[in-house]
Amino acid sequence: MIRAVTPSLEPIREKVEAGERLTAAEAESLWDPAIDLHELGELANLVRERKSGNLGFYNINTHLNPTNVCVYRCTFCAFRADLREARGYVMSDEQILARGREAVEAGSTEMHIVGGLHHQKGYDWYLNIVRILHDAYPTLHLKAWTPVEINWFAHLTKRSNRDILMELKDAGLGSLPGGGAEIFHAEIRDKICEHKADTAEWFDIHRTAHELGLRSNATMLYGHIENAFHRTDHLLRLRELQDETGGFQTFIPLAFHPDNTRLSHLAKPSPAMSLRTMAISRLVLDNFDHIKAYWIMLGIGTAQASLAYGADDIDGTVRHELIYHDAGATTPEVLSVDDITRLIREAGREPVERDTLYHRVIRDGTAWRASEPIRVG
Ligand code: V47
Repeated sequence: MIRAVTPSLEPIREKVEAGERLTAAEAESLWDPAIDLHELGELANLVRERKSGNLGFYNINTHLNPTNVCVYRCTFCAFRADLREARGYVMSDEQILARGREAVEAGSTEMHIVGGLHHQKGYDWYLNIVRILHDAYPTLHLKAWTPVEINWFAHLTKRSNRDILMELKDAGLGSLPGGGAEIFHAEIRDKICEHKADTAEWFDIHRTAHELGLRSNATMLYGHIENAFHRTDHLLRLRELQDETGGFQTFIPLAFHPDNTRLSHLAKPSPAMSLRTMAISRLVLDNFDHIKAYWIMLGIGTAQASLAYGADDIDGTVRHELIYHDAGATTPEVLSVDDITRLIREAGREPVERDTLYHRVIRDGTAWRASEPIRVG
């Protein structure tokens, strides 16, 4: 009689316990649903604990999407609008500064800024957003523009990525968010976001940012038309650049939300898939300090569970999020500090407010200062 062999985690467990790096084949094998999810989570939790002890990080942040009008038509995006569509908007300088003021008054340490690539707005409009916010609110860390925007600015101005990044940094750019990564493998990227910054550009821009002393994040959009091979390839490419520069701070797996997108016929990834992705990310990205479970996109329950499946961060209080809410996210629009710290505590972790660069935040009401960088493992 032929018996199906249940794949075993044992050889991988031994390597992880010994602190050894997983090979591409080992990493890909972990996506097999026959690999027990809870055992996988336990292993990822071991790595998380070595890196962050019992700490669960969050920050106080505000989002700004200055326009949703975009020249690109990524199939997964519900946020973008055409130039003449009624739902298209462009924020004025006054509205942008009002958002900055609201952020500071709410105690935010960070503003997360990404947006559409407006057909009629030049690079100077985007540069000016960084400049006016930084000039008015110098303590607010501006985590702004993904490689998709930087590449667009380079295209518009015929200048190099380095030149653009240097100018943005001089104007007050603090770091780069992780977006625009989607799935790096061309088999998928060409189908979901054919025209925007390609994989080589995405990596060149992060490498250059790191060389200029800017830290950045990385993401992966999963649960649409990609498979285990593409997800593994994505993680390994990130691990390689991190070996070279050490400039990434945190990795954020992003669960695809299909509502109002051109992929609305697809099902949303299940919580089990999200927990598996979290755990595998933690195990493969051995050179990333942090894995973030972005509660807006995962939902609060899965974000809490993720803190036992490899994640050590659940992002921030988040005001004014649009990208996920346009795509059907049913999470609240904002969480209070009391809510977010309770969620982290209930998940068995000690909540720690961090700033964007992972310094502990010492607070007196809305006034704050960054203390020492957080180091555990
Ligand atoms: O690049 C867009 C994704 C990203 C959908 O760096 C979608 O701290 C799922 O990068 N379903 C932008 N995902 C968001 C992002 C991010 C978020 C939070 C924190 C950080 C950080 C970065 O959102 C895009 C794309 O991959 N996205 N539409 C959708 N329908």
